[in-house]
Amino acid sequence: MIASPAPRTGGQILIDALRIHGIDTVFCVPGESYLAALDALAGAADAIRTITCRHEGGASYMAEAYGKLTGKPAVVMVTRGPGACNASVGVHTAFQDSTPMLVLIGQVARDFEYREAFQEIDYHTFYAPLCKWVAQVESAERLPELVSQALHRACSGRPGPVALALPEDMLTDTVRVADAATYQRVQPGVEPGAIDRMRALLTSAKRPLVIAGGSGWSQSACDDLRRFVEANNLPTGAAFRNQDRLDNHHANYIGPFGVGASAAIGALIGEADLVIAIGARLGEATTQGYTLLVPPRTRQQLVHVHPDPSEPGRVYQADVPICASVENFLREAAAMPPVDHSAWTKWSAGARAAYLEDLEPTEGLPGDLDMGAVMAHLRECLPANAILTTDAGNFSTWMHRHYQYVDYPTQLGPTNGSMGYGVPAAIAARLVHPHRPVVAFVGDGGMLMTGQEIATALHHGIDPVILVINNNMYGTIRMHQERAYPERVHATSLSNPHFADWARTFGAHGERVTRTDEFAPAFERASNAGKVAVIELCIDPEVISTRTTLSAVREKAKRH
Ligand SMILES: Cc1ncc(C[n+]2csc(CCOP(=O)(O)OP(=O)(O)O)c2C)c(N)n1
Ligand SMILES: [Mg+2]
Repeated sequence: MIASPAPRTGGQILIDALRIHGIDTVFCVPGESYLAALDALAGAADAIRTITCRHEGGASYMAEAYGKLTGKPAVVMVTRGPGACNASVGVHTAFQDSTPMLVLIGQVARDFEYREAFQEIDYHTFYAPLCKWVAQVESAERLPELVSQALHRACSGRPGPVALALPEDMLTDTVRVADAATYQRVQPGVEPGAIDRMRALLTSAKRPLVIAGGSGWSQSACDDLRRFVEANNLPTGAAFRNQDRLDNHHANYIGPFGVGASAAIGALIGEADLVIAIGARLGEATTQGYTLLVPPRTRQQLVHVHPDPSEPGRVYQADVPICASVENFLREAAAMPPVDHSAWTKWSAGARAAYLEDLEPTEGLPGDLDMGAVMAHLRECLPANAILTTDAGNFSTWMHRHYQYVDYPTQLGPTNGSMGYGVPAAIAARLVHPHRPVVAFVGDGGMLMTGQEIATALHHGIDPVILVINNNMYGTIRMHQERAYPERVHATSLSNPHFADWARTFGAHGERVTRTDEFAPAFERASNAGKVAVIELCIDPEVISTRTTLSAVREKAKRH
């Protein structure tokens, strides 16, 4: 006879399940709704580290960045209504960025449900459009099953966030139940004949182009991508904020699509006769508002590879839709006999030359602090494995256009354009890789959305370097405002703290840079500070992007 499992509380069963599934990090803001789970976490400190954050938005962004970086889910654990509301921004990011994540939410006790009890929310409804799956665990006996199901769903196919609501009294119930086994990630393979169909399109193409991105990548997938594009001499661009799939120094890399992309790469896709999209969803940012590729039937022939069967064919009717993980697809694509690519030798070289030309900073931008020179310095001094994180805003175009990524994974950015991501992502990155340089790019707007998480960094001894690119405004929106309503500036200017002083009051290292020559020594001091460091970069507000000035945007809009 099998011995009956020992009695455990729901909280203990939950944390035991996390341990069994290999969850090693929980980002949280505590709440009285899940004290029993916290207590069990205290007893699991040998296997699971708990990072206490200052806002659930910061916690969920950290969990998202952890998932993006490792391919494994982290847990974000939050309390009832207010905690779940605050956490939602990182959950939305994980959904649009296809990042695995487990959201654990405290819930009112079962006998209070449906009374609009204190902080009660129906998570099935609230989190439904943000998550792959939402469940409420109504009995402690079902915790092993439902945690396993949640992680299976988060990681298989197109990854994404899943949420479990945990009634408070369920977590304190004591029951006897056996644990589940460790979940296994299930990934679709390539249908027989699909590679042949892609090869046939390539054989008759004259100007093919690859777009690589999305989630589910690994070092071996990146190696296979390099083999595939090298063997067939395919110009390869990066989907929005997915610039680290192919070494940017490689002759086949032709630059990023998305915000701040060059006109040249837009023109190239216009001229292409075949697009092979690998892993990317081909979203609004990558396609410049669905103009570079026009749905439903693109003028270019299209091979679309994605791990979710509903994706290739959903927005764009691909000529060859392939449902496969990038790893499974690229393993086969790399082994495909190469085609004769002599028809596009010039096209491929031209695409690379256009990328290299765009890497050179635009001349004549005003101000004492030259961001082009800052980026050139970072390119020179950071090693191939340095991780760069970004917030959302126009300052991010500096790293999109002027940084060259080498290793995978080294770029963490919200492809849903969510402000507040940069600092929490940098904290998660430096937590996972304490010996790799981690540099965050944040605007003055984004910094005061989640910048208080530097307190979390200090508390847990995590020490990324954070660059705050300060133009005293919500610059992106000001740019759009000047375009659409020239000179009618409203609600976009900001008054800011002295960011270096502000950082120092937390106990962080603070630097303020107003001239180009001050940057290199400040960056060196910040990198060696031994604690989280904030460098404020005071740029000329006229410099609204890597390419143009606010006045030029306004004058152009007035002429039209
Ligand atoms: C959470 C969130 N709120 C609002 C926006 C809309 N938005 C996009 S960029 C931007 C301004 C960003 O300002 P800042 O961080 O200072 O960067 P800048 O554009 O000035 O370089 C805003 C408000 C957003 N993307 N995300
Ligand atoms: Mg700004």
